[in-house]
This record gives sequence, C-alpha cells and structure tokens, in this order.
Amino acid sequence: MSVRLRSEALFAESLKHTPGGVNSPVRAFRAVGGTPFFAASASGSRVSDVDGNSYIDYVGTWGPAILGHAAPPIVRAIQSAAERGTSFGIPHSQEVTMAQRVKSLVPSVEKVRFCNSGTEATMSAIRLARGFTGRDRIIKFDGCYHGHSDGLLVKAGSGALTLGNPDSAGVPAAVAQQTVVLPFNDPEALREVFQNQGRDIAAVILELVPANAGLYLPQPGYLELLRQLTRDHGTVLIADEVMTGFRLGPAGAQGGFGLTPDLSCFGKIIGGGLPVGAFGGRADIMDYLAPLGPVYQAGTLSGNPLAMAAGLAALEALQSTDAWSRLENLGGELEQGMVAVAKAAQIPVQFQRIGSMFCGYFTNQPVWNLADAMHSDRARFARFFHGMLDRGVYLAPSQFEAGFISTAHTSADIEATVRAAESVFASW
Ligand code: HOZ
Repeated sequence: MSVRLRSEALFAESLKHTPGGVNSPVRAFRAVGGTPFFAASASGSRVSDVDGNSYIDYVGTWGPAILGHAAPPIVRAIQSAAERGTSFGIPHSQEVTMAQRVKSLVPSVEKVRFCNSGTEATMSAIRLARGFTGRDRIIKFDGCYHGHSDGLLVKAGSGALTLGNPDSAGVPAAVAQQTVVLPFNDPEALREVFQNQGRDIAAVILELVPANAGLYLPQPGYLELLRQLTRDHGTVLIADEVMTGFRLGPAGAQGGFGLTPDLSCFGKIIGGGLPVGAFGGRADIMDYLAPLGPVYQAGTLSGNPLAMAAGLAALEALQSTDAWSRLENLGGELEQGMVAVAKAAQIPVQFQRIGSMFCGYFTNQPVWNLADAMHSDRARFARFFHGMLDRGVYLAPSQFEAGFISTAHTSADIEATVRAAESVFASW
C-alpha cells in the first residue's frame, strides 16, 4: 500500500482555500472515498505524486494526453511558441494552419472557430444553432456531459453524475425547460419527441460514444435515425467530440460511424494538453457567427499560440505514426486481459471499449444507456479503484468516467495493469 502523507497534508491545506480542495469536482475522490494524490510530475504513461509514488495513468489528464505526458514534440512546440509570444489577441498564422488541419481531418467541418475549453465549444455551438434556426429548445441525452454551461447541466454525466447532482442548482428553471432530455439508444423516444415537437427543436447534441456515464456505444441504426430525423426537421445535429475527437481515429467517432453532423465540438487532444476548445461544421451555419452574422461569441485567449502549437504538434505526431492502430492494439490487449481475470475470479464485469477508451462496469447486464450503467455496483468499483491505486495503477476516481490509453503505454504497462486487477480480485 503506497503512503501518501504529503498528498494528505496538501489536501488538508487546499481544503482551507478552495471549495472541496479541488478546481474541478471529480478530482476530489468523493465517489471512491479517501483523499486525492497530488501530482508532482508526469511523463509518458506515468504520473508521479508528491510522495514519490509512480502510477500507470489511464486518466491522461482526462483525455488530452494521447501521446502520453510531456510528449517531446509537444514540449518542443510549446517552448518554441512561447519564445515568440504567449498570447497575441491578434490573428496569427498557426490559427490558420490549425483550421486547415482540422478541416483536412474532419470532412464535416467546413469552417471552425477556436475557443478555450470543451464547455465553451458546446455552449457556443448551442447558441449558434439557436441563432441559425430561430428556435430555443434543444435535445440532449441523460448521462451525456457537455461541459458546465446552464442549459447542458441537465441530467448531465461526468462529475455531476459522480456526485449525484446531474441537475445543478443555480440553473434557472426557464433555461432547464428548454432542454429536452432523452434516454440514449431509445429510437421510440426520439421518434416521439420529433413527432410532437420537431419544428421547435433547434439542436440535438450528443456524444456519439457517451463516455461520461462510463462508456457505452450507439446501437446499430441509432445514429442514422438521429441524422434522418434532424435533417427532416431542420434541426442542427451537434456531435460533441471533445473526448472522441482525434482519439477514435483521424475523423473521430463521426469518421468511425460514418455520420455527418452539422456542427462538431472539440477540445482536449486538439490543445495537446493546453486549454483549448473548437467548434465547426457547415459553413452556412458557422457564418452566422459574429463578425459575419448575428450570433456573438468571443474570447481574449481564443486561438492562443501556445495551444495552437501544442495541438498541431499532437495532430502531426498522431498522423505521422501508426498511432491509431497502436492504440487499438493496446486497447485490445487490455480488454482481453481484464475480461480474462474477471472471469477467472468470477466477478461480473462488463468491460466496454472502443479503441483507446474503456470502462468496466461491475454488473452482469449489458450497458447501453444511463439506466443500465446505474446497475453497476459502485461500492465494488470504489474498492477496485483503491486496490488498483495501491498497486500503482491510476484509473479515473469515478464509475462514470472513461479510461484512456496513450501511445506511450506499452504492452508491459497493460500486462502490469491486468496483473494488478488479478491481484485485487484475489484479495476480495
Ligand atoms: N471533462 C471531463 C469529462 N469526463 C472531466 C474533467 C473534469 O470534469 O474535471
């Protein structure tokens, strides 16, 4: 069992100054108990804490670290960009290069705008869809998380769900009422709402692979139905690819599923580990943005040169190597190993995976939506989490988050992870 006395002392100090001791709720370990460890440094597939413990990291700063931590091409790009200026607030060439790169990778994106986070991207995409259609109502899916703007914090996943507050206080009822929430993978619910309210729906926003209530996949035909209904009703289809973008392949989840959304939202990988977001899509919709159109959206640090440089370095490194097939192989090894040790220990686990994203639910029932995910034994997850942490493996401290593999992970890391799980199961 690793000792974390310095982390504990820092957390006690932090609690005096910051609400809950953390700058984002899901970091607080509330769902699994105990206190969070404090990072000292991170490199490759590992993160080290202030007590000198080292962990194989499957959180990867919640997704951006697809090349592993402190990847040399990204560090070099940031260093060299910083020497030319850390922020301009003036257009610069790397914004153009990045826009060209995004368009070349994601064919549904005809125009793109950069902002500072995934939350900004989804919030802005929703406003744009409303401005474009002249409608107010939107549809989201329960358990999907699209950042913490008001209208999207309704039946949300991620930290909100982790802490049992999927509907946040402070969101005006009038705003929440404009959000229709549907269960994922339920074609009948979708058809019904479009039949009754279709002409009032500005946008449907979804994670094509919901990964903020654990991880589950769209059933065959579901995304196609969604595309058809939104097209028929003049509703803007918004793909939230903040987690899946550039991770599940060059064109993200939409590339894999052959879906052409009207707008897409990005973050995480596109900033190479620096704060960034982006939204883009059909030019006729994007041109509704100021200064061309009437929908206002802005940001002092938008298109920040360090973030653009880091993101470009990340995308270049992914494209110039066999990154996505390597990630698929590593994911396959992890899946195979975890399923085998759970089976041997007779522990019911649904191990869900797509590419380098994964989640294990402690249930013997298949998981296709939030209601299914809620069947997982969360007390068991908490014990598993701590058992793994004590054996040097860091998973997200919540049942309702996905795990991420990076290109810096090795088969030896995967094997060590599987052996750690085997040892945890054996101790139960
Ligand atoms: N944005 C991440 C969604 N799973 C979680 C990070 C956070 O909320 O701090």
